[in-house]
Amino acid sequence: MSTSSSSHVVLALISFVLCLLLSPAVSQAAGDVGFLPQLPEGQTWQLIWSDEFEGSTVDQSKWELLGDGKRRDGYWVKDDAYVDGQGHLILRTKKDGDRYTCGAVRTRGRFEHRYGYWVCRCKFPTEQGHWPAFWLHADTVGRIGDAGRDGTEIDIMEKPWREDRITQNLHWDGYGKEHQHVGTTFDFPGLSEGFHTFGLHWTPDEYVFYVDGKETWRTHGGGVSQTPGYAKLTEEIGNWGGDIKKAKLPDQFIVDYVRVYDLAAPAVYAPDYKRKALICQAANVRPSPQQLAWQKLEFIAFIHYTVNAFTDKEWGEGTEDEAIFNPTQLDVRQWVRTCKDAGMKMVILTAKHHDGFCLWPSKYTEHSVKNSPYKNGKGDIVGELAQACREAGLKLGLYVSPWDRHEPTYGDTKGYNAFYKNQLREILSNYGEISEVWFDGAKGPNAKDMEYDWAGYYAIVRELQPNAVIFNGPDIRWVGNESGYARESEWSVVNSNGSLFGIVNCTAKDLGSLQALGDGDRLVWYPAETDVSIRPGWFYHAREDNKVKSVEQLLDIYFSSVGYNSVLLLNLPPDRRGLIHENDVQRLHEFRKVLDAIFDENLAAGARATASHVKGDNPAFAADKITDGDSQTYWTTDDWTTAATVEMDLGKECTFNIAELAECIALGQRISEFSLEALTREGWKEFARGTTVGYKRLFRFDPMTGSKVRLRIHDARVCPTISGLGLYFAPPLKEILGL
Ligand code: FUL
Repeated sequence: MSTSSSSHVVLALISFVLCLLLSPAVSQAAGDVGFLPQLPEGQTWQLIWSDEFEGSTVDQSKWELLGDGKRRDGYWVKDDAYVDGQGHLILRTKKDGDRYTCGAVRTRGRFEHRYGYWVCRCKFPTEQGHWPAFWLHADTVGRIGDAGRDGTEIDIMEKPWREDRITQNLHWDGYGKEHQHVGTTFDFPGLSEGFHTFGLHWTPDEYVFYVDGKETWRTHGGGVSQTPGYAKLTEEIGNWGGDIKKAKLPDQFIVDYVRVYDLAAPAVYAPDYKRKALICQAANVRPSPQQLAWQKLEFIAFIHYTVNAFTDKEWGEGTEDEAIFNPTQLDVRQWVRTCKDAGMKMVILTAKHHDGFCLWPSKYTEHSVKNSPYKNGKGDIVGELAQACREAGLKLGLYVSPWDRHEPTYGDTKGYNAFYKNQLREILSNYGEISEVWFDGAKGPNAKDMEYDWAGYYAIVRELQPNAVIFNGPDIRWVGNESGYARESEWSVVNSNGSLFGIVNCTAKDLGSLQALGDGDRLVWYPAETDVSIRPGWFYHAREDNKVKSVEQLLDIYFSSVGYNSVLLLNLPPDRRGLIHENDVQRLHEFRKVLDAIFDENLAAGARATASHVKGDNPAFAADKITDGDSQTYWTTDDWTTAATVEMDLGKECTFNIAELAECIALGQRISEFSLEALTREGWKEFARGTTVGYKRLFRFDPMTGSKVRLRIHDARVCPTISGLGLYFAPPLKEILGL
């Protein structure tokens, strides 16, 4: 939002509050307000916004003048919207040289509101080739998946005809392939002469349209928008209105007022409208392209390396002599090979941990590899790793600890922030593409007090690495523990608390249920990353050589992280030699072997699939999109269907003990309860049941034998999407590993 439009919002808010304070509740009987829709006993209307178009100019704290630009067969120009000094807004249509122009205004960013009674009093133009309209619009009309609840174009009046006829319409789900519409057109004698009022009573459950106080249309088309809209008064030039060449111009659409009323006390609305509004908002939060690309990495590596490997510590003091950092066989290619062979898609390196020792020769400190024996001070581990990752086709992420126990300026907010930002700029400028920046929130109990400039740090990442995701910032959240387990109900849509760092309480048990989303005001896509070390510590300690996690443990972690809609960030600490220890390499090798054996053959691939519901009976959304092996295509249902069943015919009897489900998260996360059943010789048997799906949901269960599988979606926030289903058979570990 630009500064000028935000000041308009402030002005609009101030005038809104003043209105509330100054205007007494308007009784329905009051003669000077014209018609107001009937309300139940005890309820009254209150004027909350209006423009009577007094004065000599259009009040731009209320209206944005549209123009100058091509619109249909003419041009919208600002000069064609003006007030006449007698309390009217004029939208003029004229010929200007060889082009036709007209006026249009809207309250976008100045006044946006949902529900209430919106009314306009106006007099129509008389010539053909153009037409007037009074309508409400929202920037969210293009959203699909929650029918019109997430934004609807509401046309209260459009009159392209010279006769006494108007049309009232609703449009939602954008203006492309998914566009939906309902409307009515009717004659209303006397309409073309004099002034008339056109009103809409919008409640959470219904729209009621009025002309001169008479109800003309009642609908809940699109399910009724729960999303604030802005008013528009427009002239349009086009054939729908006839032939503009035959019009005697200029012509005028004259508006006497626009008024918006609310209930003096918001009591009569359906009790669950707030819940519905929340669902609609939550279901429409979607990942950024960067978040989506990150989620697809699934399994990534952490490399914790610094002086700690030589001091046997987890947190260095910052006082270590650089001379102790002496890895004599350091081989970044061995790290990258190990990660790649394990199926990891990115490597995140602790370029600087809490001790402040930099693995790159930073020009802002002496505490770095440049003063160590490593390559006689000529080494640059960040650069070497960046090169090795590029060669191997792996992405690179960087951890740069804000808490720095070496840097003397630490504790001086201004001084240290400048230092840290210099380091960030340096490391984000010199090593090519960085895909994740990991901001660690850790700060020891005795750390000096200071304020990190999170906004400044994030701005540097956005500026220098626009494709990177920020961990512990706006893009990715910590899963909440360091043991490798995501939540069984892991929603990627959460309510942020409005702060920059730590925008949610990551350790909360429930972050995503409707209850946890609260008022739904600040919903964000904020997926979880699960960081865990292959050993007890984050750094290498020889005493832990026999404490490398077992394949069973790693598998359990995999199913509870990747399999719970999270990305697994597994830490591998290089040892004093500078190599990932043989035990870790061996364990990863075994782990990969097991994963490959499990996911070797999807028994549901290509299965014939039929669904109880398919959106618009459109083959593009049919059930076979689940089994076509294409993660971009998906099965979905009509907007209002949130429970449905898909049956897959495996073609023969199959035995499986692993299942995988994937939701098309590019469209948001929707499913909240589902189960899986197999048709066995004894009939249908349930073998899995869960809440959320998200990017990926994995299940392990006792072997099941069946010829058909049924997916039942019991509940979803809006119509469910499923882009994939897998059924696998995992042989016993001992068999896979040849033990
Ligand atoms: C924590 C740090 O204090 C640990 O040393 C480690 O780096 C872990 C990933 O994050 O906050």
